[in-house]
Amino acid sequence: MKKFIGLVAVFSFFAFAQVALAAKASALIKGTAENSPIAGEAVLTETAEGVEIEVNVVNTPPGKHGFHIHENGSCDDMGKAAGGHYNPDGVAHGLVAKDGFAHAHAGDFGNIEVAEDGTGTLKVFIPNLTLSGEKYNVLGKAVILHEKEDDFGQPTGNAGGRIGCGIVAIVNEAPQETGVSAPMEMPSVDQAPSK
Ligand SMILES: [Cu+2]
Ligand SMILES: [Zn+2]
Repeated sequence: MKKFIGLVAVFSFFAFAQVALAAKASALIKGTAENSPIAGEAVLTETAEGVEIEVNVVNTPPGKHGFHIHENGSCDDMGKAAGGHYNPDGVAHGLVAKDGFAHAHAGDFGNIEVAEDGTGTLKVFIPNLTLSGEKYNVLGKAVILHEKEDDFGQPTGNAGGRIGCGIVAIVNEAPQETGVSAPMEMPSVDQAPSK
């Protein structure tokens, strides 16, 4: 009996631990101009090694557009309220996936390439970025889709205006509910006479 409850507890713990390691966040991207058709989503998945980011946009002008995480969690004032690039180390602008935190802002994701049909996808993995840590934590910050291409010039890549913006927020997924509700099944296990 005790052994069985112990087993349930162990399973609950593993279910919870798994969810804790695979935190998922999303930023819904909206055009900053009034009546802008620009839309999209950045999905951020935290693993033990870093954060995987997948960005999808629609109704966006074809070509390359700079895409960054900026320091403030606000899209007000045509995205200007998002402030500068998220730059926890006070370093120069670059491409973080290639240059690392020592030679690029932690939010320097480069460019998203948009096709003639207005859709574009960007996938990047940034080692040691987090959704829960003290440093390099991008939760609650803004993602910015720029008007122009990031040419990696200083100080911020000459990417022009901010045509799309969204704020990174945790997504509550079904696995999280399973992890939380598992311990509540224990009373019915207690009452089973055959065990
Ligand atoms: Cu930017
Ligand atoms: Zn930058």
